[in-house]
Amino acid sequence: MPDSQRFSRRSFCTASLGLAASAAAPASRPAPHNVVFILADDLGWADLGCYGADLHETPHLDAMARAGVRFTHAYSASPVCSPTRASIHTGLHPARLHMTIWREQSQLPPENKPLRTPKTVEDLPQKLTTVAEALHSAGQLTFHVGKWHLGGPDNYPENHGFDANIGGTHWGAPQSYFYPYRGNRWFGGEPRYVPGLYGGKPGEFLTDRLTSEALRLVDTAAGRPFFLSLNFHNPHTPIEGKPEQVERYQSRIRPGLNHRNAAYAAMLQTLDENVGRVLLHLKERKLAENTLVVFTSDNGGYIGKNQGQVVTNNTPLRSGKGSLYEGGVRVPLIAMGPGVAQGGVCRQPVISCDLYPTLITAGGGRPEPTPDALPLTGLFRNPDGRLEREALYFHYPHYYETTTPVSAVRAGRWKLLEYFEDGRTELYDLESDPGETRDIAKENPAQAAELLAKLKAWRIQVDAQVPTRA
Ligand SMILES: [Ca+2]
Repeated sequence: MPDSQRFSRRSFCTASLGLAASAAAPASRPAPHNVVFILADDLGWADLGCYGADLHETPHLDAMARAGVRFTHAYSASPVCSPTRASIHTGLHPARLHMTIWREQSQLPPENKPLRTPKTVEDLPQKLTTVAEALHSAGQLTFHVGKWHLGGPDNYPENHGFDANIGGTHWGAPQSYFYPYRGNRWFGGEPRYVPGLYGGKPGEFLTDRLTSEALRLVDTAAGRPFFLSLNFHNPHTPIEGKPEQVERYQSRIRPGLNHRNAAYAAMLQTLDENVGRVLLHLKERKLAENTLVVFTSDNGGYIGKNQGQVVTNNTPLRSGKGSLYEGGVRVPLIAMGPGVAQGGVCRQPVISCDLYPTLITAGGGRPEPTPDALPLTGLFRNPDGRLEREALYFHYPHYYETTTPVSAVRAGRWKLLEYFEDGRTELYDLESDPGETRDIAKENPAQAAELLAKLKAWRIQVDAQVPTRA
């Protein structure tokens, strides 16, 4: 299929199973609101106080959950950065977009592995209408601040519907969280950097600075409706905290804690404080009542080492970033604002693609139909409600520290993973075994066969790229 066809939304949708009709714009259109979308990077499901963290302190996010709705079974569409981001901006599954690995690796499959993994799409396709484009068309000012990681210079945020872009580049991480956020280490031809943040001073921390820039943009809106997409790099590596906070958490580490990285805990404190700054600013500017705020992460917590220390631990979930076990793809998701119940906990499985129609609808725009997304508006209002969706699918045909190439399907309480190297399948009952400790595929052959058939059919429908024998 030529690229021009591949990336027309119409061709994606007509090839789908007819889910598009149910995913189209809702019949009654709520009044438009400002929309603030805050994305953390590599934040694990169990990293926040309100999700059971034991060392980390996140009072502002915990308060946000009490004031709004906290999702217990929200999934990133991918276990790594760029693909999940693409799913949020377009409402399409990374497997369908052929964006299944982070940008730097998209054209560089490893050569020393048992399977040859696919080359994938590097840049967010121009032909798709993004959240920012839909909201811009609806009359909103659109602000991107922080990490982008979805394309080279021709595909930076300003070319995907954003009126302003501060800090968004092809880079997935800063060289350092301390000003000037760059170093002298070279990555593929240039040192990592974060542009647009001039005039800082030594000691200034990136997460604080991004929030300051975001709040300045909110003030420039001066009453006009706006969409702010605030993408913190925090807590992605390099794991660097403010020294006084690192010291504070270091003194609290005790045997038996799940979380044992003081620098990571310090980063999370800074992340949390900055979410608090955003919420306070909205309140002070009398914008809170008319602003939907959504907070989430782009993949599960990173369980490898950085600066010699294990970064985080997603217990009670299994594994972490890169893996399709729950620790790799289940993430925090919290919403608050107009149309969101107070103090609700939603246990429905939802996926990052769902944010596409959700954010656009909240801002008064018209989401394009997508076969992969359902608006969460109803669950915001009634967290005990249901989404009419049979299954969620995941596809990571690549290698990572935590995995070999794999696909997965979750339907109700059941989850099946299929590993491409040896074709083995694993079946888990997430209700009785949320930690995926006991593979019950052999005891439930009919269930496993049914889910495997579903997963294979889905891969064909979305034209998923699969690895081949090397
Ligand atoms: Ca990430």
